[in-house]
Amino acid sequence: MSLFDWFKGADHEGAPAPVVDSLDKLALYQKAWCPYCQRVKAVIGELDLEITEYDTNEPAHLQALLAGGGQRMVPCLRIEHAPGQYYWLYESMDIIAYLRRHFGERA
Ligand SMILES: N[C@@H](CCC(=O)N[C@@H](CS)C(=O)NCC(=O)O)C(=O)O
Repeated sequence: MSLFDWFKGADHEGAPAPVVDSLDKLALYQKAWCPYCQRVKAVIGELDLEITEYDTNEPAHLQALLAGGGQRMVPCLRIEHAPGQYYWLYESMDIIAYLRRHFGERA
């Protein structure tokens, strides 16, 4: 992450991650070799969730992450809380806590 990225941050910084009703509203920005991403993906597998993944080694996905979230760091969970409006949740442990809390006990 560059100093510029750090300063830029995301618009919602400090606001709690919004709750959504469907996995369709989630997307995980990640890289295959990233251990923090593996940690999140292990929990996604454990909970048997189907979440779209974008690999930020692809320039278009990295650009989307930078433009939306403000940092190039992965993993990042994109949460669409209103049509076309996204909350960008960084930090593997925060992503895991969010997934367990809101999608950990589905029928
Ligand atoms: N504390 C973060 C660490 C994440 C992290 O360091 N990710 C690395 C990849 S393994 C990263 O994105 N570094 C910045 C970069 O690759 O540009 C977490 O737990 O999610």
